[in-house]
Order: sequence, then C-alpha cells, then structure tokens
Amino acid sequence: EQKSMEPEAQPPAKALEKCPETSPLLVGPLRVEFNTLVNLEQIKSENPNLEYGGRFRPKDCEALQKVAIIIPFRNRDEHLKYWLYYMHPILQRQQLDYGVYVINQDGDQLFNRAKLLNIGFTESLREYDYDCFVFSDVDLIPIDDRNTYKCFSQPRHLSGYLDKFGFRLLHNWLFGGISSLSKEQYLKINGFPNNYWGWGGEDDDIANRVASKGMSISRPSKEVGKCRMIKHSSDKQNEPNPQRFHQVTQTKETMDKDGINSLSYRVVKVDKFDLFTKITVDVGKP
Ligand code: UDH
Repeated sequence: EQKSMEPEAQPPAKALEKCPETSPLLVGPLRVEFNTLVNLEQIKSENPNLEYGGRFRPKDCEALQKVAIIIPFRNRDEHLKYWLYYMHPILQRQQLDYGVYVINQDGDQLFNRAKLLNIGFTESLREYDYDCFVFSDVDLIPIDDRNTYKCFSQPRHLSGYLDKFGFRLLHNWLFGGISSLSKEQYLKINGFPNNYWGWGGEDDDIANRVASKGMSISRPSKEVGKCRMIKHSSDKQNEPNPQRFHQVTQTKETMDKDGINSLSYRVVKVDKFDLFTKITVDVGKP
C-alpha cells in the first residue's frame, strides 16, 4: 500500500491560554549595579526573543495586559543602555505584551518631561492597542522583579522606595519616577500637564489630577518596591522650574483644559532599533 503524500492533518490552532495572574518566571530580589559597562550588542544577544522596535509578547500564553513603556529622554544614552540591560529580562519574566518607546526631546530648549509622556501615550497608541502605560525615568531600575510593570485598579507609583532616599517613601502623594495608569485612568485625568518646563512639579500635578478624580495612588510593598537610581550630575536645560510651586496649586482649574486634549507637537523622526523605538519630537518652547 502506498503511503499518502498528504501532510498529516493538523489540529486546529488553539487560542493561547491566558497567562497566570502571577508569573511563574519571577525570581524576586535582583542584583542591580551601574559600575560595569554594558553594550547594545550584548543586550541584543541576551534577549533573543525580542521583536524589532523593542517589542515582546510571551509565546506560551496570552499576556494579561498590553503595556507601552514610555521613557522621557534627552542625551542620556549611557543610562538608556543600563535600562535596556536590566529591564528587558525583567519585563519578559513578567509575561507582559510590551513595547519600549523612548520619547526624545529634539533641540535644546527647556526639558518638558510630562509633555513627552503625553506624546508617548499618543504615539504608542498609533502602533498598537495598548491598554496600560508605564511612564519611567531612564535612570531608575527596580531591584525586585515582583514589582510588575502593569496597571492596577488605581494609578500606581512603582518607585516609592529609592536607594537615594534610604529606601524610604518620602511622602504619600509622591508620583514621580515610575508610574502606571491604564488607558481609562489616564484619560479620566485628561493625561498630564503640558506646561511644566524644566525640573519639578509635574509629578505633583499628576498626583493632584488623580486625587481630584477620586482615585488614589497604589504602591507595591516596601519589600517589593525598592529601586536604584543611576547617579548623575544635573542636566542642562532642566533647571528647577520656579513657577512649579504656584502651578501645582492650580491643578483643579487647569487640568480640564491642559492635558491630552490640548497636546500639540511635531514628530521629527521615528527610529526603530532592535531594543526600543525612539521617537524624536519637537515639543516647542515655554
Ligand atoms: N531626562 C533626560 N534628559 C534630560 C533631563 C531629563 O533624559 O536632560 C529624563 C530622564 O528620563 C530622567 C527624567 O527625565 O530620568 C527625569 O529627570 P530629572 O532630572 O527630573 O530627574 P532625575 O531623577 O534627576 O534624573 C534628579 C536631579 C538630579 C540632580 C543631581 C545633582 N547631584
């Protein structure tokens, strides 16, 4: 009898099962230091499962959240390498469907962190149907992978316990550094302010927005929530904003007209690298 040359019948493709609530791949406390230099080629070879542009999704289960990670950026390439080196393995172990977006402020006007974050929200959504947004400074790394870069029932502050403050939470409305908001939470507060130029205040404004919409700030426990910051000197064109003290008293009055509904900017260029997507933008000036 002649063997059939027909390929064996394949079972119909099964939809992946959802990933578990807690990833079984987590290891807990991590060693994080910034003395050994890292390079992009090494990071690339250590993360073979990444897709172009710094995208990843678990292949054995369906991720519970689609997370855009937004990094405000200008002239911090050394920090970005450490960030990529430490974060890609952590985020993969957390079984997230994620993409990394570095929002690079073009030119040398005053830095505008919150506006860059608004731009990251908008631009990442043009690429994929993200439902959660993690906003992270480039120089902060969690030292426990149970500090999951996802969204929770309340906006979350992921970097409450920094090494530079002796791992103490300075105060309860702290919201700078690393935070996460679902798309719905973000839209409820009209996104972030666009008019904080230079250092400071924008994080308190965001905390005010959260509170004024009846939400609260959630955090991981101190055990899980510790982070390290890369030491560095002050940046040019990011001096403390002298208007910040006044601005943060006005959030309730300004938040409905200043935010994602009033955002304007120009994309200068989009670079897709292996480990991240870099979007260079003109944010204008004060
Ligand atoms: N950022 C840049 N480039 C800049 C300024 C800021 O990439 O020129 C980004 C970066 O992601 C940084 C974040 O914006 O992590 C926040 O910047 P920041 O200056 O508010 O906060 P950071 O924690 O520094 O980096 C705090 C002041 C450090 C002064 C140290 C003096 N010893």
